[in-house]
Amino acid sequence: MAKRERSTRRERPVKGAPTAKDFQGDVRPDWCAGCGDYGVLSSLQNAYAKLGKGNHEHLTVSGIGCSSNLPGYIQTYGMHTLHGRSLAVATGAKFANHEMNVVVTGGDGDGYGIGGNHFIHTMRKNIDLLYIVMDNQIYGLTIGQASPTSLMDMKTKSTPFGNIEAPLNPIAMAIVTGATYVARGFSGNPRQLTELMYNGMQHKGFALIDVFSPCITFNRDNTTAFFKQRVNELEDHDPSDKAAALEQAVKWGDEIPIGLFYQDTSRPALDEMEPVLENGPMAHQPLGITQEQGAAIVQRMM
Ligand SMILES: Cc1ncc(C[n+]2csc(CCOP(=O)(O)OP(=O)(O)O)c2C)c(N)n1
Ligand code: SF4
Repeated sequence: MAKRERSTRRERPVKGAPTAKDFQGDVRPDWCAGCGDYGVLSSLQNAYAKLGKGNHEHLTVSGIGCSSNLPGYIQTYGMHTLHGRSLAVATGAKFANHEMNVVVTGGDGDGYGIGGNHFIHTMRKNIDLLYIVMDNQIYGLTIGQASPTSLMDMKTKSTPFGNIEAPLNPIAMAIVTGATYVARGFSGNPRQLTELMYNGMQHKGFALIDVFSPCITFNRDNTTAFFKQRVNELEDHDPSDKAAALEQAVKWGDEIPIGLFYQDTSRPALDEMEPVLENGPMAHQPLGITQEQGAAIVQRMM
């Protein structure tokens, strides 16, 4: 792994639309050279810039893993939380300030394994978040154990004779569990990935983008070349048709679809249904206590 270095900080221009450079963090990623996560990071910086908001209007939240280090490499508010708990923290942040664009990033182990329960219930509730999963089908940070998306028979550090467990299908799972924007991207196709992220941020409700983001060091099966040969952008597909979306979601083999599988724009997100938020973000509402009482509460928690 490359040594972490501090880069020269670029200040945001006072006027004019933000550019991807404005979202570059002060810390250079220490991912292995060739890791798919680089393509995801640059796509996210492009998507943030395209949205046209300032750095302070975005929050990037993650769990633990190589991929979950991403908020440290991007110039927005950021939180590096606990393994598998990013969606729970992001839900709290969204309800404290639902005008903030909240994006959650992490890996397949973090989100579909230890965080699987949060994944299900955040989708069921249609919380207004964009969740980007860098799916490398392995635990990268802990040096190469099988994950919930590792394919059967795959040899890993924890399955030296081949994986005997069947992988879960995050796309099919999201469609049936209540996510209202369900997409799959590929780190080797940043043009499409940026577009999916940009549209996912604008979608009101829970948006999942499962991204093939190969781990060059520990997954020798599902490599960039493997996906380049197989991925196919969805065409002539109606994302409002749930049955058609499921039909595409279960495809895996010589051709693997990427793109927007499913979108439901009719279902309100949970914050739109919460009466407490009718007067604006909670973060901007008066607490109804004195400054001294507030300071005492904070003090008790320290
Ligand atoms: C409660 C807890 N259990 C286990 C770990 C060890 N751990 C850290 S990251 C990780 C898996 C990371 O895999 P993934 O989320 O797929 O991310 P990647 O590193 O591949 O990007 C595990 C098991 C931990 N940090 N905390
Ligand atoms: S170990 Fe794998 S996931 Fe982690 S930085 Fe290296 S290539 Fe990326």
